[in-house]
Amino acid sequence: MTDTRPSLDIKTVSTTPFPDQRPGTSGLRKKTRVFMQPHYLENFVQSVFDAIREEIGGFAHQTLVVGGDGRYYNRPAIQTILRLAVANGFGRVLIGRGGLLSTPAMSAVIRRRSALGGLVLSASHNPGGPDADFGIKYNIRNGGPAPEGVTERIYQRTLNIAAYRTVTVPDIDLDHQGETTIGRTQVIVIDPLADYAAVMEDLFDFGALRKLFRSGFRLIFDAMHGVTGPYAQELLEKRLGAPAGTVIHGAPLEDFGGHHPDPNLVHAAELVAAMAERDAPDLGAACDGDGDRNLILGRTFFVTPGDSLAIITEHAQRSIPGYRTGLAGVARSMPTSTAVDRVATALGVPCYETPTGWKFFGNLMDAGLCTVCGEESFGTGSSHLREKDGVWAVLCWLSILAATRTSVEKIVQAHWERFGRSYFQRYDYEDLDVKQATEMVAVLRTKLTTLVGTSLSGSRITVADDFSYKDPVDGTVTERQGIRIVLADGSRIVCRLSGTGTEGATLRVYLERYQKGAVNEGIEQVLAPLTHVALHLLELRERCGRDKPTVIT
Ligand code: VG1
Ligand code: CO
Repeated sequence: MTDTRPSLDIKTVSTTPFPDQRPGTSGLRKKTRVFMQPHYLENFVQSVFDAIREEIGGFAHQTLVVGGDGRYYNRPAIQTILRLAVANGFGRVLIGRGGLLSTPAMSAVIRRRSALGGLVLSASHNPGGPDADFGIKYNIRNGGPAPEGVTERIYQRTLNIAAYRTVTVPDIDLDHQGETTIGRTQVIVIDPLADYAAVMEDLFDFGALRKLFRSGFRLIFDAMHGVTGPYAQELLEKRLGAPAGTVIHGAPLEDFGGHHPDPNLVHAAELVAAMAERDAPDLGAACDGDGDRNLILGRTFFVTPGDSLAIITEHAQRSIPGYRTGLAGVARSMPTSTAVDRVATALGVPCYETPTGWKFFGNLMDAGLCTVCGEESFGTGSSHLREKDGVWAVLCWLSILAATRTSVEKIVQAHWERFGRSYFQRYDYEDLDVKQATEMVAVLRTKLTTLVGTSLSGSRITVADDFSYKDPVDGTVTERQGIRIVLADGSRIVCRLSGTGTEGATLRVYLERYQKGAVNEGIEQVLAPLTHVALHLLELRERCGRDKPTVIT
């Protein structure tokens, strides 16, 4: 234990604002080299501290948590943040060993250790490396992403910042748990797994899951060289007795092995191929770089995120001890398929529709209005934390499979037979010209009022608007959250521009068609008329020169 108190040298460094530090859907995300510019990270972190200090006075009795997904620049960024935290007078800083903390584990640590908040270093499912992406997001006291009021205050500070405070001290050892004191700040390198694992043990019946694996049940969990490798090894292989080798790509790597750590059918191709083999395991799963997204596969069978959310909601009370007393309500982001709405109706609980981004679920969960929530972008979670949670979703599916003793595909088929099926796909058009894309969406917006009442692919348009959300807890109104065109038969077309990209603009087009019967048709064929109309209304080819999406999920 070292005490560097006598030599502590707090410096005030002059700086000038960067104009581009407005957080997006999930924190500030940029090219890594942008973050590596002198003062860039420091400016943002000092702005976070300034914005939250306003609320609470000083930091002397406060704890800050820091950790990331292990991508390139994670470690130097943590050392920089630690120096700023010390100079800004934090009483305690907790750092995940190896600089690692998954996004849901960050939420668990903040909540269980009553921290003021935390900084997560991640660009989520975006690739990592000096020429790829980096990011930082601030989570508040409830363990969830900072709501827009807070991120907006942070942004305003970044526009006016003139100086930041730091100290000159050597790097701390991130690889061994332990405690040290720098000035008045206690710095603790913590086990990044312990708090999270304890939350999972509280929710799930580990005995039943151990029995499932003992009975010969087989799982492949693809950590995609992101942060979930160590979590999955600890929980699945060590605590639940899944055979060694269940977790693949389990070592966190700075460049994720050169891949996108994005758990979808395109980027998790190796897992998808393994699940298509004749003797494939019973369940295939993958998580993204920071561990908050999940992909669920049966044998040659893909479970869409919207169906997964609906099915977890349907089975939670019966299959998972943590939800034995039932669900208070459910929530989904607006573009997410309406499958969960029908389950909520059957359960007799409310279903909330929020804008895209996990930050909008926090208030609902804090107020006890919703238990399970999710997004079409492979994110599912519940009020056990305030972040979406990839490993939790896998444990949910294991629990459902343990309780029903049937296959993934049969569970989904049974769901469709009871509730009908929402055929759902998202088309992403990446790297569009920002000006052209913004204009394209603006033009579509002007056409909306004339669309209502007209007919589209054989059905009448009942709603055509730009989604606006009034938070039922604090009344905050958030506007322009995506254009939606809803048909009388329940079909929907939703268009919005991404708020997480680091280059150009990305247009997302979400297509949904509900069928009560005929649940086993080809998805492309069912959605084709909607796709056609969407591209025509947007004038995508004329305005942006594109007709093929970059990725379909
Ligand atoms: C995307 C998804 C959104 C998700 C967000 C952060 O945002 O659509 O549902 O919450 O990423 O996820 P956008 O603005 O690009 O559509 V994560 O796992 O990247 O933190
Ligand atoms: Co993520």
